[in-house]
Amino acid sequence: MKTILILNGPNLNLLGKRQPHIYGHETLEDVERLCAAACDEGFEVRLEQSNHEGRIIDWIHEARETTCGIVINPGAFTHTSVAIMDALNTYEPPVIEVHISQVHKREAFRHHSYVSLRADGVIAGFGLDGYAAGVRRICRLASA
Ligand code: CA2
Repeated sequence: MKTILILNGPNLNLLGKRQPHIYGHETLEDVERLCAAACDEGFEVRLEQSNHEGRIIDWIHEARETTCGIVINPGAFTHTSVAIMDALNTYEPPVIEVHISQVHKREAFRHHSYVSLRADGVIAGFGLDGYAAGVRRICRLASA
């Protein structure tokens, strides 16, 4: 089995529990289910979430040996974290950046992403469908 890592940053543990007008009613468990359903045969997903930047960086390092791609919603670290970008730059397989909301329609500080300087694809404003699209893209790239 090839493993795709689905990484989620700060506050995304509250998905479906707060601010449904922005982030919807579905939870991270729903994200995991949608991603698993989007996998081609021979692929599996592993979903992680942390509110701590260093934990996310450790998962990226570990993923170098064990995964064929990363779908990452870095949360607010998107806009601040050179360290997560640096970690992703040490990771060779495809990286897809996902945002549930359409960040470019929101505050100006959400328009810049350090992670986009590394990501092979960026999806914003597709709700949870963006995660599934990211998984499908990685299956395609990892099979090519
Ligand atoms: O749209 C996205 O997915 C974001 O990455 C979400 C981040 C935000 O800082 C980015 O600019 C865009 C915030 C995640 C907060 O997640 C929550 C989910 C439910 C309830 C409260 C927060």
